[in-house]
Amino acid sequence: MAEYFPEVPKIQYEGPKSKNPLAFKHYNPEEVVAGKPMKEHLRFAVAYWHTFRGTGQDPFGVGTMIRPWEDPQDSVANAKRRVEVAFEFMEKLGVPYYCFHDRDVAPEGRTLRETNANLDAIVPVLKEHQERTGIKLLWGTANLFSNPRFVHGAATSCNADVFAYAAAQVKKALEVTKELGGENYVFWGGREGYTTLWNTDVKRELDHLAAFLHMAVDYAQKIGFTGQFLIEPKPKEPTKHQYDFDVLNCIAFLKTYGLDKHFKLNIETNHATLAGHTMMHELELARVHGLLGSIDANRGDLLLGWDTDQFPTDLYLTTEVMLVVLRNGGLAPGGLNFDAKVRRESFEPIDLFYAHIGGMDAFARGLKIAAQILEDGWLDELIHERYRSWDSGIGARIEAGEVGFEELEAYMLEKGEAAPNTSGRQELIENIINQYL
Ligand code: XLS
Ligand code: NI
Ligand code: NI
Repeated sequence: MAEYFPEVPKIQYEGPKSKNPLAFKHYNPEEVVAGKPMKEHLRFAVAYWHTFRGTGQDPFGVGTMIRPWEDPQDSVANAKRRVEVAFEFMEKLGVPYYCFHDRDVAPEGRTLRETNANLDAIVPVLKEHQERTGIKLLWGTANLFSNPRFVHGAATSCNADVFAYAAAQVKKALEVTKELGGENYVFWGGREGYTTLWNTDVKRELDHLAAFLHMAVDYAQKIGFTGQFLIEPKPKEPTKHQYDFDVLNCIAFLKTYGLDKHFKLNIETNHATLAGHTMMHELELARVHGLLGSIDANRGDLLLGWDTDQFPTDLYLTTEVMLVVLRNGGLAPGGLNFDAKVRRESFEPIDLFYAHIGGMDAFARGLKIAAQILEDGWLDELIHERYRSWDSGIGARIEAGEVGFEELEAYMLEKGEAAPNTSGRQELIENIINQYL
């Protein structure tokens, strides 16, 4: 087998003092943190689309990425070679998982039949490399947005044939994900949304989306695919308004259509910020509803209002993320997928290593810091204290459902005034958090 990154050895953990750019400073997969090895907390995955299909193209110019193994013809032979590249990269990096869209791994043909045959030619190659390396599929998904047929959406298209095409595509993608032992299956809303309400029957579109997802659940049961289904919220881009806007919108949709038993959420940092939320907000809202399934790890740019999908290197962010993940009792069967791309200016193959090493180290540190914060106990204690009025007396009676407005009025008429409030201590908390960073 040819070697595509001959200058890169297997990336090793060398500790915080190392100056080697091709070494981990914090990610030490077997090191035990909060009761289990780091690799089990973090469950890192590489995103096939950004890392192996990203060209660096933007609305103002063509691709810039130097990828010597790529052939401009998107042939099956090229797709097979790319699998070798991908697995060499992931093996050297030491990530346990990867994720893909159907169209990332195999080229689209002239007909659906031909496209499916292309996929069938690649799946055994992926499987062989999975078996050779032990690298597994975190999730599969279908690209229901790139081809012009999806101009009006897929499951929410005004064109019933497009709904049918999308259904056929997801059917195949589910079969492929099952064949490769995928642990999850993701639905990101692609073009499921609208650009103007003037031409849109929102009710019909939402009903169709729900019907589509029910069909997916039914088919998964039929073929015995037991992976977790995930919806990935995003508020806008490519449409002006995506139906899966944010965590609470998705929860309302899932509950309205009786889908909440079958789905969890795959939460992406840059989507959270596009929705006007922090990542911690989205994760926490999903967690408290029992719906935190998986994470697309990246970050946006404070000054740019689109999905820049940058690699996450901000320790404050990774600490917040890992705090919620620890409180969730972990992410499995989900994981941390780097849905992130190197900048257009970082066009050499080696930049792919630097980017992932940085993201993995940032999350490893975030994990260690979050675990320490929880172990030290002061944060939970502070929160516990803050809500102490609910642990006994009138608070406990309200929570137990023992009182209504009349009893509460009587209680307050008797007391005359509410007990004094206590400080929220935000600044103190932030000061203490900074001591860990
Ligand atoms: C796009 C999404 C996409 C999904 C997979 O913004 O993040 O990459 O993760 O379809
Ligand atoms: Ni994503
Ligand atoms: Ni995204």
